[in-house]
Order: sequence, then C-alpha cells, then structure tokens
Amino acid sequence: MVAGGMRGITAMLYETSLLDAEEGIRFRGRAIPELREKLPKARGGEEPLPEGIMWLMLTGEIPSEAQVRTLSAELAARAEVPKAVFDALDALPKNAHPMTQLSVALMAMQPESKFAKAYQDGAHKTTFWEHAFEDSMDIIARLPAVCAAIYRRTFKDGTLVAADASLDWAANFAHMMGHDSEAVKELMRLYMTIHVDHEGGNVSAHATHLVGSALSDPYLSLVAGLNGLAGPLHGLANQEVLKWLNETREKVGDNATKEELTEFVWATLKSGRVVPGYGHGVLRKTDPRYTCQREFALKHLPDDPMFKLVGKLFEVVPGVLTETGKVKNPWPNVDAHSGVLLQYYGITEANFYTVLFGASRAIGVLSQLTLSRGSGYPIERPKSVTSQWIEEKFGKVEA
Ligand code: AMX
Repeated sequence: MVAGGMRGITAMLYETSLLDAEEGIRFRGRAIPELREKLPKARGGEEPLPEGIMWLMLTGEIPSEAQVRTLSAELAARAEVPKAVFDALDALPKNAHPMTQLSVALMAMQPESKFAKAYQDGAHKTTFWEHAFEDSMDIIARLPAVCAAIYRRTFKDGTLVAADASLDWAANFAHMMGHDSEAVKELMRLYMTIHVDHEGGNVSAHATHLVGSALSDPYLSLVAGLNGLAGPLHGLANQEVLKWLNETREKVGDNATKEELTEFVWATLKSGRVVPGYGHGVLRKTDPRYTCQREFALKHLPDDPMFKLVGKLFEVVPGVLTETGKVKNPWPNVDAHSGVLLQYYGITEANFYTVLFGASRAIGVLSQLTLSRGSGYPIERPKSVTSQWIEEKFGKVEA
C-alpha cells in the first residue's frame, strides 16, 4: 500500500462527502440524482444551485430556497476582487496556463486573509473555524470574477464583464465569462454542483486538507489543492479529454466503426499514454457524475457529433482497458463528459476547463477546511519508511 500510492488506506476524517466504489459519491449521505431533485433551483431553472450543496456540506442539511437566496446574496456582496489580483495576472507571461494564473491570483489575495490575521493577533483556537469560514466565503465569492478575468484575458480581448449581483453564483460566473444564454447558466449550475467534492483522498482535497492542518490559511491551503488539480491524472484530465476527442475525430472521422475506434484507443495506449476520462483510484463503476452529464446532453444536445463520439467511445474503451489486464476501473469518470458539454455552448478553450473544475472544487475543500478547524483536527503527519526498511521487514519484493 505504501508503494502503491496509499490506495485503500483509510487515513482521514472528511465529513462533506463519501465515495462508494460501486455507487459513487454521496454528499452528506445523499447521491447526485437525489440532490438534483431536492436542492433549490434558480427561478425557472431545473439544475441545482451550487450554493445549495455548499450549505448541505457545511451544515448536513438541505437548505430552503430562502436560505440559498440569502447565501447567493451574501456571496454577491463579497465579490469585489482586489486590484492586486489583476496586477499579478498582468505580470505573468501571456502563455501562463490558466491554472497557473488561478494560483497566482489567489496568492495575490492571500495578504487579505482574515484567518492569518486572527492567528497573528492571538485568536483562541476555538475560534479558528470562524476565520476559516470568513476566508472561505470571500474566496468562493470572488472566484467567478477571478476565473472570468483569466478567461477573458487569455482567450478573449481582455475586457472584463461587470458582475450582475441579481444572478446566482454560477449564472453570474457564466455571465462574467461572456456567456449569457440560459442554457449555459444551467450547465454552469450543474457543473459547479457535481465537481465540488469527491471525499478526502483525491489529490486536490487531500492537499488542501494537509496544508490546512498546519494552520496555513484557506488561501494557502486551497492553492496547494488547486496545484494538484492541475495535474493531468487529476483535474487537468478534462482538458486532455477534449484534446483527445478532437484527435480521435481527426483521425477516424464522425462515422467511425467500432473497429476503427478500438484501433485508435489501442494506438493511444501503445504510444504510452493514458485514455483520459477513464479509470479511477476508488470508483469501480461508471461515475454518476458522468451519467448526469450524459442525461443533460441527451436533453439539450442529442445530435452533437462530439456527444455521439463520447457515447460510441463508451461502447469500446471499457473493453480495451479491461483487455490490458491491469486497469482496475475501465469505466468513464467525470472528465470523460464535461468538455463536450462546454464546447457545445461555445466554451471551446480546453485549457480553461480545469479552472472551472477548480472553482467548483474550492467550494467542497473549503467547506471541509472550515469543519476541520471547527473540530480541531491536528496537524497531519503520517509515517514513511524506506524501501530498505520494507525489504528488511518483509524480504525482497519481486516485480
Ligand atoms: N488509460 C490507460 N491506462 C490506465 C488508465 C487509463 N484510463 N487507468 C488506469 N490505467 C493504468 C495505470 O496507469 C496503471 O498502469 P501501470 O501499472 O503501468 O502504472 C494501471 O492501469 C493500474 O492503475 P489503476 O490502479 O487502475 O488506477 P490508479 O488508481 O493508479 O489511477 C487514475 C487512477 C485516475 C489516475 C487512472 O485511471 C488514469 O490515469 N486515468 C486517466 C486520467 C484521468 O482520467 N484522470 C481523471 C480522474 C478523475 C479526476 O481526478 N478528475
């Protein structure tokens, strides 16, 4: 287990969500289909508001519509981004990856940390959670403006779109990116709800949790997690999926047979790459987050050629991965689908996709960070051993 990426070691307390290998993620005991039905929606909308899942993760309770509207308004009231963020972004090379920009932008806000200030002022440890909560609210409130600024300076003409405080958090996010249709707003609500959390052991959640356990403030802790999310085996997989789908399309066209697709998937594996969007460290079934995005696509874009390609690949990839004899979960994960929905609505810039994932993941990991400070979780410090120690204890392990 220690040599295998700690897979299967139970080692953390993490309240906001729990992953079951067969059933997928549950947030405070509730699965995605139930949340899609029960969480409050925007007026006239059908998808849940991410503010609702944030409330659920923090309190364990499904909020009322009025509670969610209060939270939306509170976030809107805290949304102003300090000028230092834009100065820091301007100082970066034009080709800095959007995830690098997001890290830098958050670091530029860190001097405002209420947690760090309270600690320096001698705050009692029983109050740490309050300061962590204040920072978390500020960060989450500002993320739409920060991410939209990154989007518009990297992929558009750099002009910024003013916030619309009457909109919910996700709809305002789409609006500030410059995507104003109701359909995009609905997609953003769904997207931002389903990417929030995936229990504690994944790289972004664990890194945030670990760094937070040193009483590093929420800005420092979140950035650690986001830098992990920027890895291609974790959050960056969503950008890799769209690139790979485009590559697939170029190579085999829109009317490829199953045999042609199978050959293409094998060619990817033989070139020493992974098939992005497939596999998981814990899940052993199709990710319910994939399934709900598929349902969204069936409703809104059933004839999109990219959506059809995703469906066709679902018919061949698991067979190929199973045939390798080593992949433990041959089924699609959340990233296999998300890019196709975004590109359909004109958000075609794949390098931006992980920023969207990060904005959503911030809600989950910061909710847990607040709870961890509330429960006085200690500094995390597991034990490591050397390979020599393993050999002395258990003998030489043959590969
Ligand atoms: N394509 C090719 N090979 C894969 C694979 C895939 N999709 N999934 C697993 N494998 C390989 C592993 O690389 C490993 O090979 P190795 O023994 O030669 O090193 C072997 O199968 C066993 O791996 P595993 O135990 O099944 O998976 P894991 O827990 O080590 O890794 C994950 C999980 C997600 C990193 C892996 O499945 C992967 O690389 N998937 C593709 C990238 C991806 O979609 N990542 C996103 C995951 C979800 C998320 O965090 N957003």
